[in-house]
Amino acid sequence: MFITFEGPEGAGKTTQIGRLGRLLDRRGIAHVVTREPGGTDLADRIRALLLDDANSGMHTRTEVLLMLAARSEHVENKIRPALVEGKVVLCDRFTDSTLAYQGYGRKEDLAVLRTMNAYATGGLSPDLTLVFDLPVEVGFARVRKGREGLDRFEQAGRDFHEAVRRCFLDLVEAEPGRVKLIDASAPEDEVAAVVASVVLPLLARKGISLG
Ligand code: T5A
Repeated sequence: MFITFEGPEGAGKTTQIGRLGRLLDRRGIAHVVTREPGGTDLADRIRALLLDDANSGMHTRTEVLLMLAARSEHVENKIRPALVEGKVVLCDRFTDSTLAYQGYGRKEDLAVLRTMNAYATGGLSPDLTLVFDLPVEVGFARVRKGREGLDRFEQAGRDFHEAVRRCFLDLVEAEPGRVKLIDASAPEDEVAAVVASVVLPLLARKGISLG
């Protein structure tokens, strides 16, 4: 069972993935929590290049290729082995972020990005994707409150981040079976309750014992 957490900056994905992980712990459900870009030593080193604001001159195609190089490492050395062991994998961002940031945001060709995503993942796609949606300015207010400084992606302009949000909403509409919308502007406990109400029944339907 492969579940991805997606959405604009500051939507609370990391917070909610941690909470769901602790819930699965309490239920005795074997799982792995991971994130993109990153998730393995090599992919984390690529992540550092991608986020470093010193690399502001990076060409968009370089950005795409680094993102996908990190993804193939992550899929083959962490995600797929965990799935083969029967673990639930919770991943903070995945292929949909490439469509949102490099496609809608940087305006790279979506069909090309879809083909490259399929190549990088060896065809692996999530069973369930939760899109945490909230207004761009609310997300940024949270990001600024939580820490100092903005990374290379956070520094892209307002139009860029509105386009990113639009992509995630379009995916909810285009793939309602896989992609579920979560109102991320609600208080943290309420969001966690909604996440649990979507994920736990699905795990049960897949035959995973809920403890
Ligand atoms: N990227 C990634 C691409 O361009 N292409 C790709 O293919 C991929 C995979 C990753 C960057 O890489 C880009 C997208 C990203 O820009 P990152 O640091 O991992 O960089 O960025 P994010 O995933 O966006 O992480 P953020 O930390 O910015 O956002 P989160 O994880 O959504 O939010 P979280 O949980 O850290 O919360 C932010 C703050 O809000 C508070 C938290 O306590 C925290 O302070 N908060 C709430 N406050 C009020 N109400 C709630 N319900 C709250 N929930 C959390």
